[in-house]
Amino acid sequence: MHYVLPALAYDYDSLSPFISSSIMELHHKKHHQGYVDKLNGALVAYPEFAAIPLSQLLVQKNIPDVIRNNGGGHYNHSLFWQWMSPGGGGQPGGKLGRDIAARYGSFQAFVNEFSNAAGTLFGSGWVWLLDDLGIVNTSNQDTPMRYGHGEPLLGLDVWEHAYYLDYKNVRSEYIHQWWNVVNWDYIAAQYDEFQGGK
Ligand code: MN3
Repeated sequence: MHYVLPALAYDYDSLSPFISSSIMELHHKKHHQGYVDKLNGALVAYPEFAAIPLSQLLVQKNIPDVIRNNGGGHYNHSLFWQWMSPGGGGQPGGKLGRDIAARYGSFQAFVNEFSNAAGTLFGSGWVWLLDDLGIVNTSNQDTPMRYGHGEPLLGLDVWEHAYYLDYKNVRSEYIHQWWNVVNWDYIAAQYDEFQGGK
């Protein structure tokens, strides 16, 4: 299996001013491409893992770190781009909107809890909203499924490369502004799909 960098559905400058064109281009063309290249390189050395879909491979405990980290990097970023949109922001409608309000008390209370998890995560990692509407962190490029959780509905990259050019060391402002690009239409549709499959 040979992995390729997925194209974005929007232009690099279209999430501005919340995320700059410089960050988007660097994040996609250099960081994400780097994970893809290193994953493909590692699979040459570990051909036994090449035919296993990433979603199944990344939960295995015996995989080498080079595959765990770069495979996770490719998997997570491929989702991350879809969770953002130039027409994003606002609140989810439909069942997702109702279920988040029921679980957290209000949409704003959910935003506060997720933002707090993202702001307090030590080092590099991700914060996830899971398909059961729980919020968890992972370090580095680990997926939530690696720890027995379900699939993520939404995730936020809090590695410094995701925000440093725009926000320097002020991660809290990146988190605050990121909500303006969250693609709730897509995420709500994914939620309905996950629910329908159960
Ligand atoms: Mn990243």
